[in-house]
Amino acid sequence: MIMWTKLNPIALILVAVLGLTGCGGAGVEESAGAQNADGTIVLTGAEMDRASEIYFKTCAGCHGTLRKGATGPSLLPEARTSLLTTAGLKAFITNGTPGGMPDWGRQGVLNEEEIDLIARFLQVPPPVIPPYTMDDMKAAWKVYVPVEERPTEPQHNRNWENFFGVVLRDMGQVAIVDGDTKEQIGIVNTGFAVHILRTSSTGRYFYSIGRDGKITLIDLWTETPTIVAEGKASFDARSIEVSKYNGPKGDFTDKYIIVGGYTPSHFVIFDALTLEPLTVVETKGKALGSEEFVEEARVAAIVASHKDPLWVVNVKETGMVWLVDYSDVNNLGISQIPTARFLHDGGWDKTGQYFLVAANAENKIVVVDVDNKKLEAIIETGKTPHPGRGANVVHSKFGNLWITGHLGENKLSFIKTSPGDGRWSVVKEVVLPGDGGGNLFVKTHPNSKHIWADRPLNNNADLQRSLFVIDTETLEVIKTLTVPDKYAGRAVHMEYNKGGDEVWVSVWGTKEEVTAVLVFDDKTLTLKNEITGDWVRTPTGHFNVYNTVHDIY
Ligand code: DHE
Repeated sequence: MIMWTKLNPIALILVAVLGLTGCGGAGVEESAGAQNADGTIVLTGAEMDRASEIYFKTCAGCHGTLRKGATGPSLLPEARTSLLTTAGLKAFITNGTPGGMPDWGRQGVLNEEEIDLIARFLQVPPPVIPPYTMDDMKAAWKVYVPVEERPTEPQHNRNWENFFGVVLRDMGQVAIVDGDTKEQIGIVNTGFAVHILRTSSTGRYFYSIGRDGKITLIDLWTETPTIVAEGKASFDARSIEVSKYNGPKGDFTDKYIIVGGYTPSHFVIFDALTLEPLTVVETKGKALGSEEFVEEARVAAIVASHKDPLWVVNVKETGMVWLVDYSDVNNLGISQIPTARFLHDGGWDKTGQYFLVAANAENKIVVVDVDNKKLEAIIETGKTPHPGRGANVVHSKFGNLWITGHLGENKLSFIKTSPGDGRWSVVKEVVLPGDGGGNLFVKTHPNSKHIWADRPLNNNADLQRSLFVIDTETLEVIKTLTVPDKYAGRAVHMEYNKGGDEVWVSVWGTKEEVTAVLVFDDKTLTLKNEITGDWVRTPTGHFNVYNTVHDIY
């Protein structure tokens, strides 16, 4: 469990704002929490502080900071929480649901007292989101090593294009591991709950984005990996991407980065080498197909085109895909494409022309033709698709296929992406051994004959620790592998090495336990290396430099 020793900045602000907005009057008292004689729920000021902190950390990602719902349903009193009552809410929080709600109580992430607190918090009105301005971003910006003082060539002889950045989520760290030797060559302190890493377009830098919106720029050319700059885009963020285009319209390699904010809902463009904030654009707007104006319109996945100076920015609650032309950063060209609501994660097809993204609460995959700036297709796949970036294989009969798994049911869906009969439809479904969904990621590599799938959010403890290998030609599950007993935790996220003959998997435990990053031989499907040591705690996503630069998955 992540325990905050201090309140997260947003929790502090939400608490302050609660006081200011008078929400407290409805449900917050100075002392003696629980329930009024008339049955209304009341929380003390201290309980409200603590509940805001817990809610932000464990619930806001899926249900929204304003609790209006997204991947998970609305948690507003008028929508359902009053009807569910404290007892019903406690049951959900403790046991989770087969649809993908984690079993926070059974996992031990929340104790009984915390579950009771959150169940009551969900029955009082939600807080208001404060602004996070350009001035705030400028105040948070730090350059530790100016660009002119950075090395112009690698200061080591390592094969840095095969480095892996491993997120040590609850440690607030990122470890850099040499993919050839499997040595850990540096640990950098990135801060609260890093979510993902992306590389610069040259691969020389890693960017990390924290759940607190903090960006860390890590130089891989120094003798040991070094933090050269830091910035902050919002109180809460999940995505970061670099400008990758180099062609007739200009050379934008490593010129800009973009960060997608969950709270506030905006995206911010920074200088890619210094992290100076340059431009901020709000994403709130009308929800697709309705008159509802959505204040919380969070930015989910962002990818960079290699063919145009464009980012594909997915706005979750409105269901709009924004194509952001960054060739003039002071005058961004933005096309908004209406697609489906609750956009979450996705990746490129094999050709790099089409972007496929899950509208997860609508059980759909949306296909955007980025070259022609239009919606190409919307495909019904299954309950709560969760592709990560998906996986691309070339099949002898079907042609190019892009794959997604599902959180809410036991199914991998194979979507045909190449022209011809059946294009943009599910041409094959694969059911994994054992009941239930809980799949988070799928991965393959052009040099591999395999697709790998994990299942960390399944309710069954054995399936959480299993990995499933599918043959790219027969499309059958050919092997199930499990995490060795000595490591407690779930198997999560796969990443190939540069050569495409190894698959790296994190064993996601708690902060108290040393676990491992496991390296499997992709030919023999056997465990090859166990990267472990006192520093390996709560590894989650891990990213290979070369594959991230070139969008290989
Ligand atoms: Fe993620 C990708 C959001 C929980 C690990 N996750 C993404 C993306 C989004 C997202 C929008 C796409 C980013 C992109 O490509 O630009 N994730 C969210 C949430 O809102 C959610 C559901 C809840 C939350 O509060 O954050 C959530 N994510 C998790 C986890 O619990 C995971 C397993 C571990 C962790 O970090 O806490 C997790 N998410 C990842 C990883 C990726 C990711 C490893 C990138 C996959 C890749 O291969 O690119």
